[in-house]
Amino acid sequence: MQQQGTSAADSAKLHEVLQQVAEHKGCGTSGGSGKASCGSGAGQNDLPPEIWEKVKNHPCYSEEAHHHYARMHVAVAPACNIQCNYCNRKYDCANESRPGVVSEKLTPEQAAKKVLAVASTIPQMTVLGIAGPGDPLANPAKTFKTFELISKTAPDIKLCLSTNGLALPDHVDTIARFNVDHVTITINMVDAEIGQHIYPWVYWKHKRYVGKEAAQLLADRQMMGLEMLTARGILCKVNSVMIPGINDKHLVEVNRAVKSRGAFLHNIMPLISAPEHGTVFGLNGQRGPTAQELKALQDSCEGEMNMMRHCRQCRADAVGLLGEDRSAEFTTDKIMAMEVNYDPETRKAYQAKVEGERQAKVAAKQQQLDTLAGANSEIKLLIAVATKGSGLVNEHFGHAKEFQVYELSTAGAKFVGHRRVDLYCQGGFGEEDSLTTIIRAINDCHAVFVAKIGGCPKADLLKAGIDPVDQYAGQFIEKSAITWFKNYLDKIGSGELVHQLRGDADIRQGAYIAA
Ligand code: CLF
Ligand code: SF4
Repeated sequence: MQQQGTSAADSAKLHEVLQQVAEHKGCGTSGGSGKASCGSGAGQNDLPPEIWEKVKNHPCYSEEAHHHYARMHVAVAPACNIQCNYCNRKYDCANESRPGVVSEKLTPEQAAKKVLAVASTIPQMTVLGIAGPGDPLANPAKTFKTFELISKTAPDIKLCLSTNGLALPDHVDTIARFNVDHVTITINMVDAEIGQHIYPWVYWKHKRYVGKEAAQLLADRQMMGLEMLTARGILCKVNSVMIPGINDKHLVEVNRAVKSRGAFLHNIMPLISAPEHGTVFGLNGQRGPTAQELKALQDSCEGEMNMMRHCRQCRADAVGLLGEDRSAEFTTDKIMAMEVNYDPETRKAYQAKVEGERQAKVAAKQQQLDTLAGANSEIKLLIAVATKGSGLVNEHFGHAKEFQVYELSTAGAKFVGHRRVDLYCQGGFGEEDSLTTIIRAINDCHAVFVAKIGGCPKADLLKAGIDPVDQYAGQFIEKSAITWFKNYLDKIGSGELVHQLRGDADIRQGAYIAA
């Protein structure tokens, strides 16, 4: 189906709905939590139908969708118009991507071919994003040419854009014209005093600005761009990099500022900085937040606005489900040799099957949630889950490249993040160094749910106070988690167990390398 343009009346209506969402007015309650739930964690019953249609199969805008639907990025935008202290131009844009070299930069024509190749191989790939490796709007000709080609050849794919916002006000009309209805702006500050410690310079209208003047210019343009987009009914997500000691406390203010301008979602990501990345922050020893610091900030902003917690800070050429990276399967050489068979009907049929699995998962969760009705406990705890996707406990401990983290309470199981780890299983052997870092990465969790686990890691996890749980292999995550939690509360109630608080955990700083 050809994507249709949006009329002024449609935009006005959508803008009104977006304002309601941002103000938590138009949302119902769900999941038995009794709490208004919008944003990335929201389900079909929580959002106005117009918004649900836009987010339901976007893996970044819907937490639920990210278990089932994939996105891809095409690296067509190499140049940038600002400098961030967490970025080294040799690497992907850290706004939307982990430091990791982009394998290949593409022309718009190569990108269009790649999109068709991926769409025919991965039918649940629903979103094409342009997120670097520089800034897409510092490369407007390549970015919009790519969107134009894709909207003609693969109109069922949603178009998504991520920008630092400096050039955004100049391109809002073009963005609307190409039906790009998801735009991310990275906003790390609204106060130039703070901004000068993040941005050494910005380049605008043939002039280089530095210091506070640069930061003020950027902040003004970001706010203007955000207002212009939301006025046109375009869904906006704001990404912020949490930099302890620089903008960590200030991000609460940023959260308020973007909420009041109609942003749909706020994604606070940890700074990733290691000396080997060669960034200013990496070289001067600026640390990133711990897991508890990040969660505390996200929790404190959640009362204000809906938070995205499932971002994987992916590469500018990432392909696949969030958390997996299949970019190595789609190099230009391989694509050229590939027989591309883009068939919208096959894609539609596959997505209908995915939708069925998703509904089954939601129903199972709801059913299990009923068993907690009436349970009275203040206990909140975290569990880590090894999963390959589809919302199932279906990954072996030793094969997990990340663990998804859920917070359990009498309100149910809530996704609150993920922890990237080194593989434990290395060619048939367990790697002890990896095990130490895995335990540090999930140290704040009471249990780890896996499809299978060997005796050695099991013993070490138990020693660290983390319960290795393999009895829910192949089952839905949330349903399993609620069953386990109910059992845990029963044991606390009977005195068989004493609830202990866990410590903090590490967020991995090393570069994520696509498998
Ligand atoms: Fe890409 Fe970004 Fe679109 Fe998603 S990513 S342009 S909104 S399709 Fe998603 Fe990746 Fe996080 Fe970005 S997980 S880095 S938020
Ligand atoms: Fe790097 Fe992206 Fe910042 Fe540009 S906007 S300097 S590419 S992180």
